[in-house]
Parts: sequence; C-alpha cells; structure tokens
Amino acid sequence: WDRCQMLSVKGIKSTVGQEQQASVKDKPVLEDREMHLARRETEALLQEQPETGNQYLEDTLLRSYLKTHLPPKVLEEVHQDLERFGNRLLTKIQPLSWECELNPPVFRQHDAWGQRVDHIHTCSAWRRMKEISAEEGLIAEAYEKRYSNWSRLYQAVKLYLFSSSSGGFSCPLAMTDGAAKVIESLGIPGSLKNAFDRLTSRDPKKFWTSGQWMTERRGGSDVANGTETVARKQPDGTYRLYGFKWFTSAADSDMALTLARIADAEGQCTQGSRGLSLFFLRVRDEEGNLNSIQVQRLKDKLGTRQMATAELWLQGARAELISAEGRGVAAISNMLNITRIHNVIGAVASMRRMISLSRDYARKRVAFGKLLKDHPLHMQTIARMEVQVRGAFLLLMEIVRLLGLAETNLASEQEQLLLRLLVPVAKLYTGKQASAVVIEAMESFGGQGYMEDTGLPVILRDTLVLSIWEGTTNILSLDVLRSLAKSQGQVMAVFLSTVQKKLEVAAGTEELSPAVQRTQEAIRNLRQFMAAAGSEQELEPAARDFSYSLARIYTGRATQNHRTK
Ligand code: UCC
Repeated sequence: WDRCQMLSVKGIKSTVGQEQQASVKDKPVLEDREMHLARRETEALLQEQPETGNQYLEDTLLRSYLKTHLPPKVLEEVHQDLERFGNRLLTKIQPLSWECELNPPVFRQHDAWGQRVDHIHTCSAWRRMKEISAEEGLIAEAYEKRYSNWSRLYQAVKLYLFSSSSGGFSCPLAMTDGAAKVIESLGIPGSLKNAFDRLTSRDPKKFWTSGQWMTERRGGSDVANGTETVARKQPDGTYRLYGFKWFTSAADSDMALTLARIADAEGQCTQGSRGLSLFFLRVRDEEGNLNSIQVQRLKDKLGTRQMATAELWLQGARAELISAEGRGVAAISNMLNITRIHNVIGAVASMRRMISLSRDYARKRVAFGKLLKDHPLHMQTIARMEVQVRGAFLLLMEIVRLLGLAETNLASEQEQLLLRLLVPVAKLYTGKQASAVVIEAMESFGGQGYMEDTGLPVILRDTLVLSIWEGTTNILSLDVLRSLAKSQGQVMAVFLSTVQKKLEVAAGTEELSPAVQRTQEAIRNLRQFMAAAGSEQELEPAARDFSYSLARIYTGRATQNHRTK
C-alpha cells in the first residue's frame, strides 16, 4: 500500500490492481521501472538531520546570564571550562548517551545454577557516565565552593549542559547531590565522613552515587502514612531495616538514604510523620554482597529506561540512624529540595535541547518551496517556545543563585524565604511546561519527530516523568501553601516586594512597558485573591492556579529584567 500510495501521490498512475493485471511478459519491465522510481522518490525524501554544536557556545541566554552576573575572574575560568565541557559533551558524551538508551539495564535474579544473585547489569556507557560525572566535578563543584556563592550556580550550569546528553545519569546525580546536602547539613558526622567524601569526589575510583528510597507500596506522595519499613535497634547501636521499597531509582547506587519507623522494645512503632526517622545505608558490602537486600524486579517504565529502578525487599539491611528520632521528613527535605532543583534543571535542559534541534531543522528543511525558517507561522511557534524556555531558565538561575548565597551564609532572611517558596513553584511549573514544550517541539519535525530512531521520542519520554517524581504538581502546590503557613505569610510579602522592586527597574525601559504593565496587573489580581482567600483549607482547591500565577509573575519579571549582553 505504501509504495502504491507514494507513487500515486507523486502523480504516477499505478495501482496494485493494475500491476496485478499486467502480463507476465511485461512484469519485470514494470517492476524495474517502479523500483527505480521508488528508490529515486525515497532519496528525494531524505532530509538533513537536525544537529547542535557546542551547547554552551550556542546558548546565548546562558552566556549572557553568566556575563551579567559572575565576577569577571570567575567568569573567565568558568567560560574556559564550559567551552571545553561543551566540546566533550558533543564529541564524547552524547554518543554514550545513545548507547545507554540502546542498552538499558538488565536484571538477573538467579545464576545458571539456580543461586540467587540479584544482579543488575548496566552497560559500559552508563558506568562511563559515572566516571565522567566525577571527573567533571558535577557534584564536587557545589561542595568545594572554590567560587564561594557562585559555585552552586556553576555546578547547576554544568548539570544543565550535561542533562540532555547524560543518558539518564542526571537522576543518580540528583540524589547524590541531595544525599551530600543532607550529610553536610548534619555537620558531616564522623561516621558519614567517608560517604560524604565519596559523594563529592572527583576521583572516578572513589566516587559514589546515592539512592533516595522514599516510595513504598502504599504510595509515593503520602510518605507519612505510606511508610511501613521498620527499623530494629541492634546491640552495637546500628539498626536493621525490614520493609519493601517500591520505587528505588538508580538501584545500582552505592548507598541510599531512606525512611523507616523505629520499633520500641515491644515492637511498636509510632504512626504518621512523627514516627519517621532517616537512615543511611550501604547497598553492598566491600565484597560486593547485597546488604540483606533482595531485588524483586526492575520497573517497566515509560521513560528513563536507561536507569535501573527497582523494587527492593529490605530483609534486615544494616543502617545508621542519621536524624533525630521522628524527624525523618524534616531531615530528608534537604534532599527533596535539591532533587527538585535538579528536576528543574532537567526540565529546562530538555526544552532547550528540543528547541535547539527544532531551530536547526528550520534552517535545513524545505517545505512548500522554502525553508521552514522562512514560514512566519512556523517561526512564531518556535518563538513562543523560546519565550517559555527563557523564562524557565532565568527562574532556575535565580534559584541556584539564592541557594549559593544560602550555602555560604550570605543570604538574607528574605532570600532564604524566597528560596523556600521558589523551589516548589519552579519544580511544579517547569515540570508541566517542559512536557508541553517538548510535545510542541516534536511536532515541528512533522512525522520525523515521532520516529524512535531520531532520538526525539526519548527526550519526550524522559521529560514526561518530570511532573510526577519528586512530588507531583498538586503535592508541590500544597508544599507552596505549607511554606506560606509556616512563615505566617512572610514568604508572600518577600515575593511581592522582590517582584515589585525589580519591576520598577524594568519599567524604566520604554519597550518593556506593556510587559511590565501586564505583570503589574497579575500582581494586583494576586493581591486581591489573597485578600479574599480565607483559611489554608479554603485555599487548597486554588493551590495549583495560585502556584502557577507565582511562577508566571516571577518568570515574567525575570525575563523583563534580564538584558542580553
Ligand atoms: O524518589 C523518587 C524518585 C527519585 C528520582 C530522583 C530524580 C529527580 C531528578 C531528575 C533530574 C532530571 S520520587 C519520591 C519523591 N517523593 C516525594 O517527593 C514526596 C512527596 N511528598 C511530599 O513532598 C510531602 O509534602 C511530604 C512527604 C514532605 C509531607 O510529609 P509530612 O510528614 O506530612 O510533612 P510535614 O508534617 O508538613 O513536614 C514535616 C517537616 C516540617 O518541619 P517542622 O516539623 O520543623 O515544622 C516541614 O516544614 O518537614 C518540613 N518540610 C520541609 N522543609 C516538609 N517539606 C519541606 C520542604 N520541601 N522544605 C523544607
């Protein structure tokens, strides 16, 4: 049917019926001619592949942001490293990423002789990604703080560039960063010094990645009621954990942080959030044997297939209590906030990658007698996506700038409050935004966007998870309300005054006036809504819309304030 359809579309009058009627004598001649035509037509359908060059050099917004904000000395060093890294990504790392996609992890529960081995086999490219992550200091950079408060932002920029070429390795890095942050916030106790050094190491032989085992069978969002894992204290002060972890990403990691309920002498546990404590554990011992853990199976996911996500039985896994008893959720929230920032990085990176490819394609692909870039409607669609990614990128930079200040004790109280609010706002907003933008960008390639071997569907699949893991859109909207309640409204006061002040600066530029006015109007609506809103319960149904408004107002003002240099 395809060949017949193709020939008739091109005005060649041939149908299967006619072909069947041709005499046996004529058949080879006809077939020859059709084959020839078909081949020629196929060749005419060949299209140039969309490509990107050095992702750092091509990202004008990123470069202008760094130029505007970084001190000159830092900029000089960072620029050199990022240019080199951009080349490494293009020539060495991107091919590995595709290898990871083509060789997903394989789980072998038993060996040939029936022995239980629970081996998760990962491909060499995946293991190479781990080494590269250490060599590039993708975690270390944030903890060495050699550029003081700018180190966090610099690390985020490297992760952003790495993200779309990482073959899914961004996920273990997110949790590794989160685990390092938790340990650092505990003051790096002696028993965790080795783990901290390894999580933040630049030596591939020493470097560890961490998992974050929070999700159990009864659900991923309601951690307080869903966690069944029990911790039993041992005579030596350590604990043994018994339970079933239902969704453990990067199951090939070296260590994990996890929540459990400590059983008392009668074996009773406190239910709810107050019963949860935080534990550190090694996944394997020095000999490579699992720490009383059994792997039930690997998850069959829509995307992030490069990464092993497993169901794990903890059958007395030896662990160390690292939070105060009953303070597990508060202690792991440091990890959550970091992984949520990584989620934003992933969202911005996937949008940026798809739009860069789409733009390149528009310069190469001819339709209706001219390049796509010369079709105004096509370019308007790309421009709209570009606005989205720019806003999201500037929101991300603002968050990591604030985080850098907080981590070097340079953040004011207002800046800390703003950071607390912006993390869930950015995570929930960009997660949804990225899915929409990536689908839109996919369409700009026509049917080719839907073809597996272009690699574009991989980006889509991996993007779709961003609104789900690390807190769904609604859970994060409630977290926004939680941050309001906990600060007794102070976060909103800081948010509004920050936006207002910055808008006054932007208002000085005439061409920005309509945009500034629209943002002012949005702020007025927000104020009215807040004045009319009652209790937190009454606010709940509006939590998502409210959070979206905060995201749009903040990105609107960030876009208006940033002048490309
Ligand atoms: O593991 C997963 C997949 C891993 C893959 C990671 C890769 C991602 C990067 C990708 C890169 C490309 S997914 C599992 C993720 N699970 C979640 O995100 C859980 C979602 N649920 C929540 O976030 C809930 O809101 C909970 C669990 C935090 C709610 O628990 P509680 O116990 O009801 O919370 P409370 O009672 O409100 O809070 C307990 C304490 C409070 O402190 P105190 O007691 O001092 O007032 C809160 O203020 O924790 C504090 N707290 C926080 N503090 C809670 N949330 C936060 C927060 N976000 N920031 C600061």
